[in-house]
Amino acid sequence: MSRQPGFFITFEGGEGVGKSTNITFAADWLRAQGKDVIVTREPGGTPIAETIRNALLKAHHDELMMPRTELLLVFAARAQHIESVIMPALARGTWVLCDRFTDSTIAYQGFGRGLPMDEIDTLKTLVQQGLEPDLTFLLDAPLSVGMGRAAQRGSDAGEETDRFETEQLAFFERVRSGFQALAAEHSRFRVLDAAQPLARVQADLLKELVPLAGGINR
Ligand code: Z5A
Repeated sequence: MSRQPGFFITFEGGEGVGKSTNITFAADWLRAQGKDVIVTREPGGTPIAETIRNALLKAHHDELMMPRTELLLVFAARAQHIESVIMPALARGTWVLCDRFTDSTIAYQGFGRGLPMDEIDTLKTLVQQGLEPDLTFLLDAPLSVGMGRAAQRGSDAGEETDRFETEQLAFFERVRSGFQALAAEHSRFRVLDAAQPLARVQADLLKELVPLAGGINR
């Protein structure tokens, strides 16, 4: 638990499953209920963390980025984000909705890259200082669904391919299995079937948010 006056919700899942779309929907709905809400993302969420994000996502460097470098950069961005954005917002009683958090690190750097989980745990303890999401939505869909949507959006918007998108299918299968294992392990997870039409996904999301917003008086 965040053990703060605010409420900390994270949105997780693979590429193109609808995290950004549904976080915006959830924030709009919570604001309409009178809640004070911020939406943020990882890696990123502050100017320094966004600079780190650019280095992480840049498709071509003059050398290969090593997996441990990637892991440390993710946690460096997170340290800045937690201390300068997330903790102050939670302390003010704000609802913090975050697009990806440490479950992504476990899924991508742990399950995907194969880095030892105890290294991730050590960095998590150092950087999070006991902070955990109160609730996590895992948007889960077969790879073909998420990748198809992301490719369509990318071509519509003229987006460039990022470094993660150049990975092989097997990497993304390991990442999806990692998220599913985390959801089975931790009671804070709610798994949403993201392959459904958007209106159905959002109806499922609201089923979780309605009692929560009513029950938490902040
Ligand atoms: N990363 C990491 O390795 N370790 C870490 O610790 C962290 C991150 C925190 C950047 O993430 C990369 O960082 C990520 C992992 C790594 N790389 N990958 N892969 P990101 O979150 O910025 O990028 P992303 O995962 O690729 O997200 P995305 O492509 O922005 O997807 P999304 O936010 O989940 O989806 P969306 O933009 O809301 O939706 C995609 C499209 O589908 C869009 O046109 C929607 O209108 C449409 N959509 C959404 N839902 C539906 C439904 N239900 N039906 C039909 N169409 C839909």
